[in-house]
Amino acid sequence: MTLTLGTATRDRLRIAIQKSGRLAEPARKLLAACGLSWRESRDKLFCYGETLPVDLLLVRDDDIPGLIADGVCDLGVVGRNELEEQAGTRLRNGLAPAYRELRGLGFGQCRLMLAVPEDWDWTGPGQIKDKGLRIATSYPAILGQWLAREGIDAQVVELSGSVEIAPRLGTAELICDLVSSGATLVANQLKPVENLLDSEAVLAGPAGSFDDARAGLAQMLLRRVDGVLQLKDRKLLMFNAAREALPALEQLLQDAGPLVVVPDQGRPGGNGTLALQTMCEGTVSWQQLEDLERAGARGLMVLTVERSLA
Ligand code: PRT
Ligand code: ZN
Repeated sequence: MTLTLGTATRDRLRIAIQKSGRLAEPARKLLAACGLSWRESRDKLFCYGETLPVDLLLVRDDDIPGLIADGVCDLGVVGRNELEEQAGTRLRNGLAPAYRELRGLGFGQCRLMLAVPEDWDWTGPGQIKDKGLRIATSYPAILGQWLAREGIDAQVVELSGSVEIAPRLGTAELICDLVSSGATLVANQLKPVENLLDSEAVLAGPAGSFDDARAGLAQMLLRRVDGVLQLKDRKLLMFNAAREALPALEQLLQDAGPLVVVPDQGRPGGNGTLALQTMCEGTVSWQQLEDLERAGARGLMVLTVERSLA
C-alpha cells in the first residue's frame, strides 16, 4: 500500500495512534465510541476508515508529533509528555511550533517527576543549585526548561530507557522520569520530589488549520470526542414524585445537575405526580436510591447515557 506523504489536499482524515503500548487500546476505544470503524489491513500499519473517511495509522508514540509536523498525519493520540518534549526540542533548534494540543483525553495519566535517592532529605530545587549534579532522563528538553526556570546548573544525561537504574549504575545522581503508581521508583530506592509536568493522552493536531475537506471532518470528530468525554461516568436518574416532595428530593440531589420536570403529555394516572429527571456524575448507589425513595421518589431508574450532542 502506498501512503501519500506531504501536505497535499486530501479528502480523508488520517489519525496516528500508538500501534501497541499503554495508549493503543484506549485510543481505539475512544475513536470507536466516536462512531469510527476500520478495515484492518494485512500490514497492520494503516487501517482504512469504513464508516467515515477517517483512516488510522498505527505507529510508535515517539513518531506521532513528527508525523503531524510533516503533514503525514492530520491528528494523533499521544502523551502530552511526548508532545511537549518534541515541541521543546523544536524550540531549541529554532523551529516554529508545528502541532498543538486539541483535547486532553482523560487516560494515560502520569507525571514527569524529578526523583532522588530515597535517603536524601529534599528541601526543594535550591538544594541542587550550583552542585554540578547529573540528572538522567529521556526528556532533556522539558527538564532543560525546568532547570533554566529554576536557575539550576545541572548536567542532563540523556537515556532512551531504564532511566531509573542510572543512580545505581553511578551514571547520574538524580533522575527525571514518568511516574504513575510510583512502584518503579520505590523498587529502585528512589522517591519523587518535584513534578515537572502533569501528563495524559491528548488529541494533537497541526499548528495551522486545514483548508480542505479535512477541516469539516476534524471539527466533527472533535465534537464527537467532546460528547464522549462529557458522558464518561454520567448517569441519567429518572423517577416520579409528588410536587410536595420536591424540596426534600432536591436536598438529596445537591451534587447532581438541575432537577428537570418532564412535561406530562396527558398520561393517565397523572394526579399531580411529576415525572422528574437529572444528570448525575459517577455512580448512583443503592443507598442514594433508597434515601430518595424514603423522601418520596417512586419508580426510580438509573440509565447510562450512550450518546449526546451538546
Ligand atoms: O513502542 P512505543 O514507543 O509506542 O511505546 P513506549 O514504550 O514508548 O510507550 P508506552 O506505551 O510505555 O507509554 C506511552 C505513553 O503512556 C507515555 O508516553 C505516557 O504518556 C503514558 N504513560 C502513562 C506512561 C506511564 N503512565 C508510565 N507509568 N508511560 C510510561 N510509564 C513508565 C514509568 O516511567 C515507569 O518506568 O512505566 C513504568 C511504571 O510506572 P510506575 O510509576 O507505575 O511504576
Ligand atoms: Zn515510545
